[in-house]
Amino acid sequence: MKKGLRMVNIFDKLSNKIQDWKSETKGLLEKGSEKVLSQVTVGQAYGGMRGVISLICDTSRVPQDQGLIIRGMPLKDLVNKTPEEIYYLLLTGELPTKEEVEDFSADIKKRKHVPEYIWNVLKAMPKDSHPMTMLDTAILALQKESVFAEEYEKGIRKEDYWKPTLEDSLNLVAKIPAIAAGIYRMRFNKGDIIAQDPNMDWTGDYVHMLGISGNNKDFKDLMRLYLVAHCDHEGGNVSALTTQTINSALSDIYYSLAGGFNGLAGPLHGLANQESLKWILETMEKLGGTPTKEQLVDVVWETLNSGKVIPGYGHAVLRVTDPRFEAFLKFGQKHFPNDPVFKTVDLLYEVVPEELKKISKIKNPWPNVDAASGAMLYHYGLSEFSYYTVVFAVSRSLGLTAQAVVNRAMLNPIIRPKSVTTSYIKDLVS
Ligand code: HAX
Repeated sequence: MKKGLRMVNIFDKLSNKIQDWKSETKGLLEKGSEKVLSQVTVGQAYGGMRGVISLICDTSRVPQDQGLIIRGMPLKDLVNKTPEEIYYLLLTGELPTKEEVEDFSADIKKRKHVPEYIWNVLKAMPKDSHPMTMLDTAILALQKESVFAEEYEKGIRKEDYWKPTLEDSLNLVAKIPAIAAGIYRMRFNKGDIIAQDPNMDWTGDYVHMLGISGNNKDFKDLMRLYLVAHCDHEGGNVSALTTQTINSALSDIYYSLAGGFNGLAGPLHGLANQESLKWILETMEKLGGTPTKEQLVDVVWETLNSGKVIPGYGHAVLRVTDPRFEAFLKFGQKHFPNDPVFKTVDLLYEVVPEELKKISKIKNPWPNVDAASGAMLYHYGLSEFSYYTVVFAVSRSLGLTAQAVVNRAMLNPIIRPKSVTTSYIKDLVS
């Protein structure tokens, strides 16, 4: 399935929803467009716009005392769902029926072929390229497949922009597991790329193509949880805001997602899972195995005193333990409670928050998802840290593309806040 628009269930389903969403928003704007959402202080302007409410994102929200809620449903109630069900939920606001998810999964399966030129582009890259650079390069190289770009060129009606955006999103999401698995095998000399299995679902095929041996059933369960847990995190984080800003310029989903993923590749965002496991393993190596709590307290202060952050702890929005961390902790406690790395993750959870609480400037001493996610992959033999953000990105492609489809459907305008100069602030302050 390459170019050309096609009506399938998800398109029909969304068509109806979009009519309702639009009239609801129109009513809200007529009634309350002058209502104030938040005021911006000088501190916030200099402080990364923290806490400034100025975006609408309906796919998920992250209350600071609860963590991820996808379309009104807390993550803890969704941990047994498949990524296909979650993608449907993100896009439409409803969990699919059995028939709907079967149709939706079948549609995704039809779109998963990766063109040969993508492998050639990846093969031509330097052997020591970061896996995230490879993923972004592959996504950008795929841009020539964009149905939106083609339809826009022809002159599509504004009201229909969302349809080719959804078409592009489904095509890209369907291909991402194969691209990500291919990158893993190429970048870490794992042998030939493993061919897709046309009958396997999104998670199953990804696990199959990674080709990691071991207890496959449990690894697949972990990956399903992983791909659900990382799918979306409202609209203001670096990768979401970047993706939606690019998308708002009517750049297609390939440009938008690659841009967002460049942000995900940063150590304060998606790369933190790599940093976190690296830090844990270095600690274990230095101390010769699973450390004691007393030893961990010393390591935490050594890290802080050397000017570094404790990776996997803190959050720009959350003020409680991240429910995604809790979901992984539960999985580890069930499947491998005696794994020494997992035990260290568990111990750190007892130690780090108490120490970070002693530093008043840190607003959230609790673990975020990245404090556990790397250790989970490591247990099953996925031990190449620099690949971890790619797994995160595979999952986040669901939320970011769903946000883009919704934004197009709602005809949201180009994102364009206003900046001021330091001398403007000087005048204001004096
Ligand atoms: N270790 C040490 N210091 C920390 C800290 C941590 N884990 N978390 C916050 N701080 C520090 C900040 O660096 C900041 O110090 P300065 O004022 O000297 O710059 C101060 O405490 C206030 O920060 P904050 O308001 O509590 O948090 P921010 O919103 O500024 O930052 C971060 C949020 C996630 C970037 C931060 O907590 C951090 O760097 N954590 C470690 C890295 C990490 O785990 N990132 C992943 C976050 C989840 C995610 O997006 N995944 O993709």
